[in-house]
Amino acid sequence: MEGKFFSKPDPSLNNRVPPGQRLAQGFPVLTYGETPLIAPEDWQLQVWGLATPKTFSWSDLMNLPQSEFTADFHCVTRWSKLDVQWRGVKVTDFLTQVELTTQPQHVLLHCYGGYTTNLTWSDFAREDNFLAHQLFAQPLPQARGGPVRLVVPHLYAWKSAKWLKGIQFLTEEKLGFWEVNGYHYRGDPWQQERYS
Ligand SMILES: Nc1nc2c(c(=O)[nH]1)N[C@H]1C(S)=C(S)[C@@H](COP(=O)(O)O)O[C@H]1N2
Ligand SMILES: [Mo]
Repeated sequence: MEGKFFSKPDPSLNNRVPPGQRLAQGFPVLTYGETPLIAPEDWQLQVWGLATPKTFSWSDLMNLPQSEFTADFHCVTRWSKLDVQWRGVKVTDFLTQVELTTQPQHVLLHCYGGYTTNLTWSDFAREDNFLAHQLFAQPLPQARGGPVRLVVPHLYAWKSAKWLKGIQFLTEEKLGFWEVNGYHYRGDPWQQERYS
């Protein structure tokens, strides 16, 4: 598959492309199972667990500070896409609207369609993570997790939950879909944390 769809990165990009990754020429879509269809006006994001339960609507998200992001995207199936451009809400800005009852140690992300993935609190509550609703200046396409997905640029992209619908704040670690099925609980691409 070398050449047309994926290329070996130039050594000058060694600080951008993690070990064992090739550069995707396009930007593949990777979804396990069906692609949910949710209109923005029907989209809801719920928080619960170590937080006062609350439901956010599309307009609630739009009323939060909006930011632009340029981030690299690393899929564990060994392709990376550099300089992906997104627009959305920083996780840290979103969290100002959440009333935590106890300091969480872990979070479990829940998606429309049933997909889940887990993060530690410190991997979640980072300045460079965001809830994306635009990709390359267009509404986030359905296949990309529209209307809203999480993006966690510093970890393998299976952590970047598409069609996000819930954030569960936890004391104990609860593994998500791929993590239960043998993928690493953390997934740092620079450490090649692919499988556990
Ligand atoms: N809900 C949900 N989110 C998901 C997935 C999925 O199957 N379902 N796939 C993950 C994987 S393995 C990757 S690589 C990225 C792919 O995002 P993309 O389709 O925009 O490239 O989404 C992640 N988020
Ligand atoms: Mo992936």
